[in-house]
Amino acid sequence: MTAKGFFISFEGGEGAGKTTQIKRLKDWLESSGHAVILTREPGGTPEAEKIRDLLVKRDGGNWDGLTELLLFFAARRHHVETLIKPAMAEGKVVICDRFADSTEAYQCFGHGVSTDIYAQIKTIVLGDFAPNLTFLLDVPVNIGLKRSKRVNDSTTVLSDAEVEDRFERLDVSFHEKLRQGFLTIAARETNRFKVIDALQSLDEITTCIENAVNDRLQDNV
Ligand code: Z5A
Repeated sequence: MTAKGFFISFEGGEGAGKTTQIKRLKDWLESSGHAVILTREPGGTPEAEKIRDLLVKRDGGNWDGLTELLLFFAARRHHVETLIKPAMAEGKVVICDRFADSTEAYQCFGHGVSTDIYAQIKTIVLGDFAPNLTFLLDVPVNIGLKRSKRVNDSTTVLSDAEVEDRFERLDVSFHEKLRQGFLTIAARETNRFKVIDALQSLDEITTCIENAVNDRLQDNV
């Protein structure tokens, strides 16, 4: 267990490989003796998972960008206050599949909500709370969408109430804006972000992630 809690987020477009790498990181950290909490956004608590359904399910609703942003932050507040902060207070490593950077990328860069509004609401909800380390898995849009489609195609047939594809169904130009958005955010916050070329093999990416986490955890004691 670390002396202080540590918060790691993973960001990237569709099919970047976040879920795959997060599972590997959890196993590696646990085998080194850390207590780890794996969570995701939107969601992570039963209440926030209810909001997730509204946002990502095919029949979740027709929200404009600002309403989406407010729903993501409502879910995030519950998640941070009732799960992430308490786990960090116990000295755990929290790994989150997406966090606030996804809101800036999807709702601001993708859907055109003003970054000033994003910054104001982020300050109200999170204050200065932020991940200690954020991995951006960067992959060309066409490759990420192909990977993501492969996963969706391999599952059994689901109803519109079950399938989580409200964002995958947006056009390629949306996903291009998203990719540039993530790269812009990462370039602004170089201390927190580590950008990884997600075209590398799974093992090469895992090694980059483990090296970065190792360095940063040593600084965290
Ligand atoms: N959203 C938002 O708009 N605003 C917000 O604030 C937040 C979220 C928090 C939640 O989706 C949606 O909500 C999301 C943004 C929006 N949009 N969508 N869709 P999510 O996070 O639950 O789902 P996702 O991001 O789409 O996950 P994904 O498509 O499953 O991607 P992934 O987790 O990054 O990839 P993966 O499942 O690990 O890998 C996909 C496939 O690629 C799989 O077959 C792997 O074996 C393969 N893969 C992975 N890495 C490699 C490499 N290196 N080489 C070859 N193949 C690979």
